[in-house]
Amino acid sequence: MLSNSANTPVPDSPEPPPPGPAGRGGIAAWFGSLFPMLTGGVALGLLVGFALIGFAPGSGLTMAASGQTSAAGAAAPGAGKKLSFDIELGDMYVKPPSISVPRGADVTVNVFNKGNQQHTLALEGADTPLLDPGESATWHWGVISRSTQAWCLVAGHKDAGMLLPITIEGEPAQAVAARGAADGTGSNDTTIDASAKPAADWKPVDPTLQPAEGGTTHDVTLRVQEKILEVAPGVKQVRWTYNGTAPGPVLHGRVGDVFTIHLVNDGTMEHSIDFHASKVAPNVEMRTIKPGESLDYQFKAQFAGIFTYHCGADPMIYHMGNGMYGAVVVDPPKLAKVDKEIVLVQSELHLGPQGQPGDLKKMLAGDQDAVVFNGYYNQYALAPIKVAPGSRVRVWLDNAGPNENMAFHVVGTIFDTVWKEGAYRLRPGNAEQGGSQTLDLQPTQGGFVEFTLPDAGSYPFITHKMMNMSHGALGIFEVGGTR
Ligand SMILES: [Cu+2]
Repeated sequence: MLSNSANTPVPDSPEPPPPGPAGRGGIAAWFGSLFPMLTGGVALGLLVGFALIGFAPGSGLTMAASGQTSAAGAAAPGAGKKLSFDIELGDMYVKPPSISVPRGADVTVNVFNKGNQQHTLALEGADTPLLDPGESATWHWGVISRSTQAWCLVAGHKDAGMLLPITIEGEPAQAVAARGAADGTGSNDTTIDASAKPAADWKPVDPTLQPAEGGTTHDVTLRVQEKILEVAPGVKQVRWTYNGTAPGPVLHGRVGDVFTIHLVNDGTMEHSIDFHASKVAPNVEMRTIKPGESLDYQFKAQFAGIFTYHCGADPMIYHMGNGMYGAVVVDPPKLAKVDKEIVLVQSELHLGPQGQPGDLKKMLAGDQDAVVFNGYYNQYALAPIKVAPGSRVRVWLDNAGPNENMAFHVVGTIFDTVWKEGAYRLRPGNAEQGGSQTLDLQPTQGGFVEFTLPDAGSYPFITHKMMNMSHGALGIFEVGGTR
């Protein structure tokens, strides 16, 4: 999220471009970063001309738009002109993809929201009302003195492609280049210090799978809350959450149970929920709701497993990447009791500036800063999970992604039981069967493993995708105290 740059005024007298290679900023870089999105419905063919309507008659300067170079060289080519642009907003695009305005022209925009959710088009991020689907508005932008941008203010939409570059014709090229380097992405140098320790009052997420409530019905209220959470020692991000945590609460039941979810949107933007544990009409139960709205989502757990739930509001990767995911555990029949039963949800962190939401461009590029269990960097290495010697342990695993796979491994043991995506791959008792070292899960796949940790000691658990283990996906089972 680049909201830190949203209200940055464009300088009238830009500094000359800095030396050295171009940074990440600039309109060209923006377009480069948007190519992944363009493949999803905003065809390159959008490079159609823009609507230029409503030339104001009666101005002697109107026809001087091209080829004018006054003797003084100072007259603005668009001075006295009134230009009106028809601009279409859709779900993650702005059409036309750019506009060009003669310097000095007076600009009005007629903006139509043809998308299925709220959008707006704010010049330089200025406060601008949101338009509901089907709504339109006419806004007078006046004379724009320099090349700039307008974008949709809804979180994530700018990064997802809802950005309109505005070129002022006749502006000195150097000024444009300087500004591009200065404004593009804003600096985002939030980093995780792998050796940092959390504050003394930090508490890890309890990974224990709570017993399924009695009865066969589960009524749960999930409130969407956008709040600042710590994701690594000293690193805080705005997380979009269900009930204030990311991942959201683990729901637990049995096959045949009915879950009734009351979703309340206490956030500042549209959100939704999609339970992979359900078979329902997505356009009904999974519909996006506005701030202040709520919906009821009921489903019967027809299949056992551990299923992801997540927000499906556009851009989905942004809502998931900012923390809107969790797990539903539906016990298979005759599931044996174990001594220790926990849930680990793996996800990535794509850090935005400190205290801001994550960085959508990093999410789209698969450029994560960390991979974590239950939302926090090296959480269970900082606070090891205690297990009694000889205990039988079941670890439920869900990979919320949004991008990375998971290769769950516990150093120092072998899984004798593996359930993956609806079926046992391995169960004890068959002499011909071997053991399993690692459970692989793609995004939103789930399963569980069982094993024993016979001897006292420290047993690391990791994703064996090594670069991810090195970036936060490490925990420890502490058996009988470390030695
Ligand atoms: Cu959401």
